[in-house]
Amino acid sequence: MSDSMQFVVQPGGALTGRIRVPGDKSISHRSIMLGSLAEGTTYVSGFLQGEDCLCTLNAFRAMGVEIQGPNAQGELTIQGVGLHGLQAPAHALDMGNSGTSMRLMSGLMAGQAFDVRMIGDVSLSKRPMKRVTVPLSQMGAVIETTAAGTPPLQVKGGQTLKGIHYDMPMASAQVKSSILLAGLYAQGTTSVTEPAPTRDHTERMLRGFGYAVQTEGNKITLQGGGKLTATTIDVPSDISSAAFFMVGASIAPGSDLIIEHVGLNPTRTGVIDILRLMGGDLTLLNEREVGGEPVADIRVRYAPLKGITIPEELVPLAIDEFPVLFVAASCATGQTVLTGAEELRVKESDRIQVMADGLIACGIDAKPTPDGIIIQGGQLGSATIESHHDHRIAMAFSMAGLRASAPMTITNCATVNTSFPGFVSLAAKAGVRITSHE
Ligand code: SPQ
Repeated sequence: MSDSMQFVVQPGGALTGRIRVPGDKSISHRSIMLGSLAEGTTYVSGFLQGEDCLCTLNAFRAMGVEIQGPNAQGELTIQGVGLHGLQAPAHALDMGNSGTSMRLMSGLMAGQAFDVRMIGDVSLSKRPMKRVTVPLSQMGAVIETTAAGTPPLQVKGGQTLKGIHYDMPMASAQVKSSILLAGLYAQGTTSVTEPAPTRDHTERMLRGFGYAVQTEGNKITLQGGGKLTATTIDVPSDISSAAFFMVGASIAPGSDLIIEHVGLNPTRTGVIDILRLMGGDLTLLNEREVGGEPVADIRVRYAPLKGITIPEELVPLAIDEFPVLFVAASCATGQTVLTGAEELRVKESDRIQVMADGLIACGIDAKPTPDGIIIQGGQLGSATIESHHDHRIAMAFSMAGLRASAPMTITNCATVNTSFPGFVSLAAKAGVRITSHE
């Protein structure tokens, strides 16, 4: 994919006032999937109208599910068809840039009576799918990938699935979710053990739809053959989107920003812990629970940051926030060391290499390692940064622009719309001197 969207950020500026970032991407995907497969009508509010979640939505519409909305408030009504009510789509399902759609849908499609082909964009077409197709084939699924183990995926319908126990080799919520969702269609018990806790939205939401899921330590278990009962879902704001502003406000002198209604699921809050370890000034206000997920407003004030060794147990809890945390590390005093984060190499881009290249271009001493990076804080210069079709790279360098010595240009930024429509206008409203250009 080539796109001509560029962001230009003028240095300086402080982040102030109150903002609300869009809905949580992970929860939005799952609301469409489970709402479609439930019995009855599911009502969703706060749905993220980003391209990734719209790919999931369009896939279920293509399989015969009636979905009204989303309207401007992110309200959706899903007429669930039950676990066995989907119809064969007339064409391949296009998952765009979205790994979550393709990996979770692999598990669901494995249990259908019909064949499905799933395709993706240039970035998704490079991402590894064997991590889901191998365990799914142990359950009896038949899924073809390219010889390299990448999309397109061809899922053969009409298979009888049986429950398995799977010891996951990597900490991945997408792998866990794919197996559990296939487990809904499998005979007997399906269980997974994860090497470290990962986001648990699938388990929480299955329970919200009345499906029994047991979690004992790092082992999650469910029985096949149950049913999902429609419910109401209020999607909180996405902590992964809020993270750009948490870092922006932490590094821009004079900042004092409140980010409202942010989802604080404990499997997602590593970014707050890491910023606090670096000396960040973050306060949680008005803590509450909304639809089974903890939520709060987050006040972030500028604070001088210091480099740290990031505790490995926080890595899966902050996995999508590392691009912008690397920007925080570049503005910190001293050295920041990240290890145990090799998963960053198989995201929408190789986020270790792409961030290192960009930071080095800005004059920062950044050394990529096989499973992390070592960053020496310093003065960010300016550069033209290629985002590699990765929304989080584009938004991370937008925040770097706050502290750069001259204007920063970021190219190929259209993928920001996959997770954060309206990013530029919200960032400008908060105080980032950012403009977008076609
Ligand atoms: O959907 P996609 O493209 O994989 O999105 C990313 C992101 O940065 O937006 C990863 F690149 O988030 C993943 C996340 O990294 C979303 C996700 C989920 O909703 O289950 C889980 C994480 O991926 P993984 O591979 O660790 O399971």
